[in-house]
Amino acid sequence: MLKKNKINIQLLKKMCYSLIKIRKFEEKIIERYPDQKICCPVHLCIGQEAIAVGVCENLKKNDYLFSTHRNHGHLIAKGADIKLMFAELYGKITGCSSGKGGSMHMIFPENGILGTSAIVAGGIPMAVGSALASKIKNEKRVSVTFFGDGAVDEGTFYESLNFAALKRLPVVFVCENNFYATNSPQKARQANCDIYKIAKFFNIPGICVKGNDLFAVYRVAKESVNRARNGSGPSLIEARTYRWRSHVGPETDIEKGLRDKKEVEEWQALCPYSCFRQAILKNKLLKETDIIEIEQLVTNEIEEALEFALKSPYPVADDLYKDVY
Ligand SMILES: Cc1ncc(C[n+]2csc(CCOP(=O)(O)OP(=O)(O)O)c2C)c(N)n1
Ligand SMILES: [Mg+2]
Repeated sequence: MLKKNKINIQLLKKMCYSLIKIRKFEEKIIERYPDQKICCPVHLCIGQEAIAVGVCENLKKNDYLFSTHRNHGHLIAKGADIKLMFAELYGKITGCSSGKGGSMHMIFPENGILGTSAIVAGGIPMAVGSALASKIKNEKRVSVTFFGDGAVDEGTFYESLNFAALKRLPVVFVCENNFYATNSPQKARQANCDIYKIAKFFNIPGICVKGNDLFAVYRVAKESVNRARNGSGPSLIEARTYRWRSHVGPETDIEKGLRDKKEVEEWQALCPYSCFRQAILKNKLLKETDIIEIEQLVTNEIEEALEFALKSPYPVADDLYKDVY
């Protein structure tokens, strides 16, 4: 499957870099959260990183991206500046939302990220709206919306699929199915757990992919993004994955007694980074020293970004009503 001549080594290094960056960014949050200086809630995506990277590597800088409360991976994969993300987590004036949004409300317009929302399914109709604008203006920009299995419980998901299919809009709907919405299992909520099959009703492609397999996600996303860009309309990708940490906060659900240890361990054995690393080493696509170099680069960037955030000032009282509508 992984033939060296068919793989672009630069792309491979970039994917490796993004995968490591998301993991280390969130591991740093886990390390620092007990200091109680990050005061906003954090929804960590560790275990799910390959979906963000596999999809975003197919996007251009000005393509639109809409995300959720679990947004760190999507933003990093789309090129957001982690200095501004850390500063935002710490509530500093230098943060991407001037310290007023916190983890769930980040914005990077220059990267096509018009704002993330904690309203479950809230990003889906916004992606459709941006795709409609793009089509009317003939801009050839693709809109991607990431959302969880919980968003499929919302009516706006179906309305948005319908409208996007009807108008053949350039949208890629990416459902990160981690089988839980907070602590509620998918099976206890949905009559049909094959989310990708919903696409059939709207006459658009629905694809199910192993969300922890970066290469598989990349291939599937490439087809959907190309399709959207060339005017053939939307598609729905269901990427199956698993969240390692609690719904919110740096802890795990095992220590809280909320999840079966065996289930967690089975998914941890499918770690998206370990699987990717093993595959590229086994197929001699990158050398171990290349990977160590990337890891070191990311470690340095994380330290620099954290230092920037810690040294930045808090907003002053006069800033309170700025940027508020
Ligand atoms: C409209 C709405 N309903 C309920 C909530 C509370 N809530 C926050 S996250 C969440 C679960 C989301 O699950 P899912 O979409 O599967 O995403 P995951 O957390 O698994 O990534 C809920 C119910 C909310 N934020 N918005
Ligand atoms: Mg979920």
